Amino acid sequence: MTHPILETRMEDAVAVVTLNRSERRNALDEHAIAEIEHFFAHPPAGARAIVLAARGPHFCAGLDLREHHAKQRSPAEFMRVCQGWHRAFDRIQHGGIPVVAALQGAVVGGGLELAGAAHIRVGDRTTYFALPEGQWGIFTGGGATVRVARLITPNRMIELMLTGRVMRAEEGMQIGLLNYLTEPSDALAQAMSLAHKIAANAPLSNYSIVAGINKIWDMSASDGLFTESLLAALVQTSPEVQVRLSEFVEKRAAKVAA
Ligand code: 1HE
Repeated sequence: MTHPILETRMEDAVAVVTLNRSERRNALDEHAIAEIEHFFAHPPAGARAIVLAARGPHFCAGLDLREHHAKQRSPAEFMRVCQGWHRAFDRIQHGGIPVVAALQGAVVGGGLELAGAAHIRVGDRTTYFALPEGQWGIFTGGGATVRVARLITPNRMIELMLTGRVMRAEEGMQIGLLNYLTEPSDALAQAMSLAHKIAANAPLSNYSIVAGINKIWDMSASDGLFTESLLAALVQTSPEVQVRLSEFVEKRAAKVAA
């Protein structure tokens, strides 16, 4: 790939993937989207959780507006671009490995679509969200109408898009867009600590949690219950359960205590 913007490393069973284009505020051009798709389609061997982070003061400024301006894409070309974003972000959401996003500064437009594909969002107090597409005469195209609308409700998304206003981290926390709020610069450490804890879960449980719950949300209640029973039949009877539950039975396991 010609313009690698992703930096990747492993820390035990946690893969850390970092957007490294802060001179453009981590704006996503076609290469970046292709790299994201490739990384999440082929996660490093042994990765049991992934942290998605970004260098610089801003997580991600969304669609590369300079590239879009320069390319003067046709409707068919931009539809293909959007479908590339959808493929890449579907890999994140449905890939079966839990993804924790560490956010700071601007998480706007396509940046919010990217963060919205993660399973847990940790933001520091500098984090803010916006969907400023209306200002440029464009629309979302990276999956926000599905993922962001679900996370914050369609009503809030419509209001954010119509007004172009900024939603600060505290409000993001209040409405459940952020799962954790940290002091400035602490989001990555918090995300890493969560990811290490998540990586200790049984991989099949994690797979069902991140792929199953979102997929079942797309189904009718009756299909969802049926699918849940199938997933549970597979997960609850896996060999790892015997090992883990013997710790409970033999009173060696940590209790679920407040
Ligand atoms: C960019 C981009 C970009 C910055 N594409 N180059 N997204 C937006 O509407 C966000 C537009 N960007 C901003 O509002 C600001 O840049 C930020 C608030 C993110 C950051 O501000 P700041 O003062 O820290 O940086 P800057 O000086 O504005 O930007 C630094 C450089 O990054 C500058 O280039 P330079 O050559 O002058 O140094 C900017 O041009 C460049 N840059 N953002 C390209 N987005 C699938 S559809 C998705 C729809 C969308 O995502 S719409 C886009 C929403």
